[in-house]
Amino acid sequence: MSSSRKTVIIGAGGHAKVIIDILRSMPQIEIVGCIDRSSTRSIMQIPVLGDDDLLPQLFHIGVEHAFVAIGDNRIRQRLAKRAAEIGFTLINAISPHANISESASLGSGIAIMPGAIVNAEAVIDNYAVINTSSSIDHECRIGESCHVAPGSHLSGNVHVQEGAFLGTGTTVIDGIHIGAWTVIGAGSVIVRDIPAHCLAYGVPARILTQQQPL
Ligand code: JB2
Repeated sequence: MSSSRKTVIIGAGGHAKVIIDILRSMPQIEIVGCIDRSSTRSIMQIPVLGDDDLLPQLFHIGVEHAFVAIGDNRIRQRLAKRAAEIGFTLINAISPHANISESASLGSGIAIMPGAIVNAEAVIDNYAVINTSSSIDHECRIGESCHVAPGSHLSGNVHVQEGAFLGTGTTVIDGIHIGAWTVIGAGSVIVRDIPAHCLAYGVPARILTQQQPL
């Protein structure tokens, strides 16, 4: 019988609560605690062990798996890369109530929340969040550290590049490209490509601002 995977959750806010629910449904995962920069002592009966400086020590005592449960795309990406550098294996948190095609490809450190659907040959890259009751249709590509917020629906062949955020209830027609680190406001309907580093919003969505990359 294989031993349990001792796992630390990085982050102890609202997102972490949903992740704890999912990881508790995975019998092979043993959650040892959370790591957070705040003074929170526990969430959902899980102790908060300390801040990020504790990560190397946890790894050296045999906690070899981690999940970064922070909604902010840049913070999640930074912490996931740091955890991987230390040596942690970044696990996926896939809800048993999500519906994922066997032909979909999943990276690591990904959250797929209850009610989400990931259809045939979709690709979900590392550290992405496919949030509650969202749908990702055939052959979509969701880039590293993206977040598709609850109730968003992407038709087939949509490409969303690194770090982009699709707000709650975003609808995207087929074949659209959304550029890296672009933010789409809640309730938007995307019927044209949106370049990188934009803020876009509306029905149909219009670009409000476009910034230089950081
Ligand atoms: O550098 C950090 C760091 N920065 C913020 N290291 C560690 N270890 N923790 C960090 N945090 C922690 O992330 C904060 O101290 C805080 O406890 C947590 C963020 O919690 P919050 O509840 O503000 O957001 P969240 O990321 O859990 O949830 C957001 O994203 C979800 C996807 C919210 O917008 C939710 O509504 C949303 N569902």
